[in-house]
Amino acid sequence: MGTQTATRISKAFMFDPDLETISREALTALQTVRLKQTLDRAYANVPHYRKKFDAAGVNPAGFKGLSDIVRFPFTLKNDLRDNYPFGMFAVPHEQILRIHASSGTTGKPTVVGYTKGDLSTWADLMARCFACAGAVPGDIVHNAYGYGLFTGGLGAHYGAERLGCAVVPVSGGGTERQVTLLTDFKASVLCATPSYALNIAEVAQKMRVDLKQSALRIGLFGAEPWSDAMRSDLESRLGLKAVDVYGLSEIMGPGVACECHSVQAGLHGWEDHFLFEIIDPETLQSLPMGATGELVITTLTKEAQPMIRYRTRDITRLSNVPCACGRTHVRILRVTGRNDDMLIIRGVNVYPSQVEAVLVGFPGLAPHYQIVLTREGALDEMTVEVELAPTFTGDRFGKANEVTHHIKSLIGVTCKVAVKSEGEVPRSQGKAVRVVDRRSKAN
Ligand code: DLL
Repeated sequence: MGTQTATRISKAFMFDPDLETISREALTALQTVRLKQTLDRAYANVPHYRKKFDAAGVNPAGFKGLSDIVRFPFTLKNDLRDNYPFGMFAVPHEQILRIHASSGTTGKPTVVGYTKGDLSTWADLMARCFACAGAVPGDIVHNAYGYGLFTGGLGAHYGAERLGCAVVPVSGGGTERQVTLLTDFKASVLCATPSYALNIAEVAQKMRVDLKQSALRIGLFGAEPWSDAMRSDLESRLGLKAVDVYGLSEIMGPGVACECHSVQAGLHGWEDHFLFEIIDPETLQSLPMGATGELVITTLTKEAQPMIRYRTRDITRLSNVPCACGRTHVRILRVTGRNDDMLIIRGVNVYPSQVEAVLVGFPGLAPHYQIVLTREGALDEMTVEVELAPTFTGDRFGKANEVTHHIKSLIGVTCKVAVKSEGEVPRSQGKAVRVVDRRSKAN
């Protein structure tokens, strides 16, 4: 009865109730048909896939059911780079309506194309996410995700419009103006990276604007790893419910998965459009439900650019425990980091988000930090740069020792802590730069 009530209540917050609460049997049947179509299309229309499938001795003609997916080869970011710019497209160029690209720190950017159908699916799935986060038609959405080649701005934009919200397409930067617009336009939903949302909160405080008294109700935050400590901090500074949204450009953009505002324990991954697997990044073997590993995604409906077993590098685990919100789609637990962001300091594996979880809310500190890596001889050293809260008046040395001790006892790694004054740790304008690598210069 309790679950039924929860289901009935939260259906008011579903964009597509029938598909969001679809039975497992129906979902499996739908995924099977769509996966077969995707494999066929990839094999027939993308020479890269044909070559890779042939080399692996697999052919979509032999596909019988979902579990056959493990026989197909993985797709890596490098495959997109090697086929730069349009070699992964599965449709003629006239059918491509939008092109996004990731900046990438090294090498060629990765390019993603969308057909009219893909753009419509993306808007639908992002609308699902907004509703899942608690937004309703009529909400005013302040969209501070960057507009441009990055998928955040336009992805959130069309999803919010699809749900029936008014969008303020403000993009990133010009933070004082953002604060003014947020209050003047009475936005009820804020879309931003968590680190930029923190920047907005801090600038508002300096301007003596209390955003807790504003109309803001929901923060739809994602595009970078963030901790529960950061969630509480943002909720108390901004007076909203902070909801996690996940996605990546290679697969679509934002909107691949989203937390439901009623339960907030994992992000519902939209399984009618994506097949999710977890693999061991070392052995590349599939892992069972609940095990931690690398998330691998296959698109089931993407027309322009089907992705077969794309290795996201994101570390997480899946849960198929039924959710009280009534949605039946698998939950992706909070992504704590990417395996290529993992630092190994004196043999201890550390993700920046673990450091964040220690620092945010730490007495006397502002929630800004950066990790600087250097090399002393053969050993990597980690210095955590933290910033004093404006109200702090005590002993800086003592604070540094206290933080060092907490990081050691909670994460198990020995590091140096550099205590900075207010404003000295760089502020985020979009995706925060958490790690500064000075190791090559030291050699
Ligand atoms: O960041 C898409 C996006 C925009 C997602 C706005 C959510 C909101 P990319 O620039 O291709 O796309 O970066 C994708 O960012 O593989 C993760 O490593 C990380 N990421 C995205 N969302 C989350 C999240 C967009 N909620 C990469 N938690 C992904 C942790 C995230 N990491």
